[in-house]
Amino acid sequence: GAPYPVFTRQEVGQHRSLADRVWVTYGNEVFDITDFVELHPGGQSKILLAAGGALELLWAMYAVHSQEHVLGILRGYKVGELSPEEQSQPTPEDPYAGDPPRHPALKVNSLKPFNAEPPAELLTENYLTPNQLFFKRNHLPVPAVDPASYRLQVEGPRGRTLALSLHELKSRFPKHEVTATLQCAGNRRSEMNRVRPVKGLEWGVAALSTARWGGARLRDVLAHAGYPEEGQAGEQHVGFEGLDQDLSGAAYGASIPYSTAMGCHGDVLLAYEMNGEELPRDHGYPLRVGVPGVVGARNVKWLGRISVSREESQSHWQQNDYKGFSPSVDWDTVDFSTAPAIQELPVQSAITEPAPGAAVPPGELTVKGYAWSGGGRGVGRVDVSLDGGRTWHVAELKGEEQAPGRAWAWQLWQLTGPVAPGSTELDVVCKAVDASYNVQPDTVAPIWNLRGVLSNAWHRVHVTVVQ
Ligand code: HEM
Ligand code: MTE
Ligand code: MO
Repeated sequence: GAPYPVFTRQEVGQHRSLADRVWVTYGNEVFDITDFVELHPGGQSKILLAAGGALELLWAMYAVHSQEHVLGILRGYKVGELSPEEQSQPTPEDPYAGDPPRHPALKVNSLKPFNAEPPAELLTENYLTPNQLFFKRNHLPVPAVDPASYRLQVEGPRGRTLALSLHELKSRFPKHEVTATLQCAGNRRSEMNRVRPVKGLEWGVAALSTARWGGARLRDVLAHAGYPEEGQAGEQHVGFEGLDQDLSGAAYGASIPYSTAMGCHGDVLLAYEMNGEELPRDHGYPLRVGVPGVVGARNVKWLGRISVSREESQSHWQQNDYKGFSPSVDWDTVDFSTAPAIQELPVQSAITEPAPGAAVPPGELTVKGYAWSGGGRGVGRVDVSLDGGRTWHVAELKGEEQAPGRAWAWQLWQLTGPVAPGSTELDVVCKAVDASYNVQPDTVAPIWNLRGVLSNAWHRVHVTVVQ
């Protein structure tokens, strides 16, 4: 074809708004992406950060772009090439170069940002998940925080902001410990994705883990800042900001209801310990929020700032993500503004052994797994079927005894049942009942949602019987 027109970087730089059209460079090529700005799955504000400049530096932060289908979209907007003397490519510094080392047994879902879960059969070997195996869900690079200069900013009720050092947090407030399970909203998303494609990381059954968390009670710190036990009209939500920031300078953020934060048991923590160790970098060093019974996304890591407001957090993750929808809602009709943000999670259980597709001997089969419910409801019972749900057995539960309404941690369960003589295949199924007698739905399709969150249908594992 005809050669493309040739531009200088300066000429590209003149196209940095929708009015002047939006141009970007990638390698030696120039693209006019004006028409794509509105269609960008990552939002308009993000893509406009690249306007008039090179994509490499920004894409180094969001590895989701190093896929053929993304480059294919870009190619469709090519309008020119860079003049030869300008073709030196910017070499992006890897924003993830400072991330900590990780355990090799983790199954990595995304390397940059780092998202990984332990193998299912390792998950239920321990009641408290070892820190190294605890699932990790990061949206951005892990910030490097200097503990000596670290200050937690707490906006007070009359405009005064407290700055608390780690030493103050540890010495001024009594240390409180809570055993709690943390679950990502996307746990078991891969099962939803098999029903119909959803957008998000392909988590298996292990995007949840359990730890004994230690730290100051959030309510003690809020009281110290001058907040009342009962919120007034202006005190309806407590917002958290992480020290991890994206390229536009926006921090990871979330909020929880004021009543949850002040909750009568004081189990919401500003945690600096995890299983008796200093909080690891991947889990929010030096301080994270621990909101037991509430979706992982509100448990803000690398906590930098706490504020109290009439409104929920305005962050992307509170407003435009981590919400559930009807199966009928698609990306053309979705309206994030009207759906409630996920807080307490529904009842959940899954099989961790045997593995899907395993060959099992005849006679008896031992099945293992976990069960948990949000809101401190705890698990009342786990039913296991070896014949696809026609007949059921009650599993034996094992876990820390926790007070009613404060059952924040999972139960591990086990069942040994008879394999029907002559059977060559088994459909192993589990379902849990929580303390409020809420049950898991039997199939995925009626709870399918475009973001693939809240995937808690009966878990089914198909195995073959080898005579
Ligand atoms: C997601 C295209 C520029 C941030 C995506 C996806 C596509 C895309 C196709 C969805 C990928 C998938 O889920 O498989 C493009 C193109 C760009 C561009 C063609 C330039 C012409 C940028 C820039 C930024 C950015 C400059 C940030 C500074 C993001 C983010 C997501 C995303 C954060 C993920 C959204 C999510 O988590 O669902 N982009 N992008 N993009 N993009 Fe871009
Ligand atoms: N906090 C910050 N600052 N940044 C994050 O990316 N991810 C959230 C939450 N807190 C996140 C965060 C999500 S979605 C989950 S599921 C949990 O942290 C995961 O916690 P973990 O990595 O300790 O398992
Ligand atoms: Mo999450």
